[in-house]
Amino acid sequence: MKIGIIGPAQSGKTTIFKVLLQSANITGDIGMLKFMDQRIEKLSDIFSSKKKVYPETAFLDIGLATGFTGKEYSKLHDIDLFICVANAFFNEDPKKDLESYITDLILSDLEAIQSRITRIEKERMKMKTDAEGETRLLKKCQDSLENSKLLRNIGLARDELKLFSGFSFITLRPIIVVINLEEGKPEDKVKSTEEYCSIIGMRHVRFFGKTELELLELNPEERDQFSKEMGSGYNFRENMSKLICRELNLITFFTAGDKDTTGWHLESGLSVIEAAGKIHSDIKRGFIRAEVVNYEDFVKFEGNMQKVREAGLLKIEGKEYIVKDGDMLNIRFNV
Ligand SMILES: Nc1nc2c(ncn2[C@@H]2O[C@H](COP(=O)(O)OP(=O)(O)OP(=O)(O)O)[C@@H](O)[C@H]2O)c(=O)[nH]1
Ligand SMILES: [Mg+2]
Repeated sequence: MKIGIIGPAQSGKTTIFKVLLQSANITGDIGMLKFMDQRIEKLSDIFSSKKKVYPETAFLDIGLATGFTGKEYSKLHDIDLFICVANAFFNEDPKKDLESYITDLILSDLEAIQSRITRIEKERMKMKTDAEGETRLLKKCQDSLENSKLLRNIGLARDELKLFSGFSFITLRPIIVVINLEEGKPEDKVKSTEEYCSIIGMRHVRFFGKTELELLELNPEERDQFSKEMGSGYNFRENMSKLICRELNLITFFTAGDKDTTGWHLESGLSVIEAAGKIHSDIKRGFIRAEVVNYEDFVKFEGNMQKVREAGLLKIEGKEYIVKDGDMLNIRFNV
């Protein structure tokens, strides 16, 4: 999985990249994004784990600030989710700036669709192909893009999406907008940017770039304290983590013990045998059964497994069991 940051010039892309990677002096444009989760902190406390392991994913500061050329467009083909930064700390009209950037993305997709339609028509004339279904679908997408709709939000069916698997339309993928602002900036500007995001169907969060960057300069304890007081830092990273999971349909399950507490991502709707495979191929191969307790139930009893068991909240599940967000798994296996 890969996540990429895009957005207008000087909007704060590199700033948010640094903040999410918690490193003020990062030089490259690629890193590993850790998904913050309070539940991991809590579990590692309860289990006195020596190590905390967060789910992580490749993260790129793509830095594409203006309209895309074909080559740049194709560079984006393996990005699963975009974070698009909007400048509301300096810009007179952040909504207009963001809108024109998103319009550029829409136009890039439109161009790709149009050239595909043209190619199919040419081939049809040579009697080589009869891609009627695909043409109909492409035209539907063309219409939507011409009406400023993101392809992701036009309700394409699963089999329609399959037809598109060889393409890499940008607006078919989720875009989360980060509104980069400063304390004391006029609220109406931010509001209208947020309204635009809602109308077009993009999730959005507020971000105080400069403050967050300053927090990075502090030592970890001071940073923690400030973050708690201001609701920034960890909270921002955890909120982003949650938003990304929601957009990509991911849940988090946990394994916890004195060695480590680990959070794992899994596509929502998958069964425990797939979860086992995430942990180790041997565990999947030799799967016997899973002991499952959900985090919420576990902390209700303050991590007292005896009480959890007595309350009937520790379940023994077979390989068909569909894993839920927050499940803590202990998998019995034999290889
Ligand atoms: N005052 C203020 N300045 C900010 C904020 N966020 C970023 N900046 C400054 O704005 C400038 C641009 O920020 P970057 O994070 O480099 O923006 P970028 O989008 O990566 O820029 P390009 O890659 O050049 O397109 C830098 O000088 C930042 O320090 C903010 O919230 N407030
Ligand atoms: Mg930059």
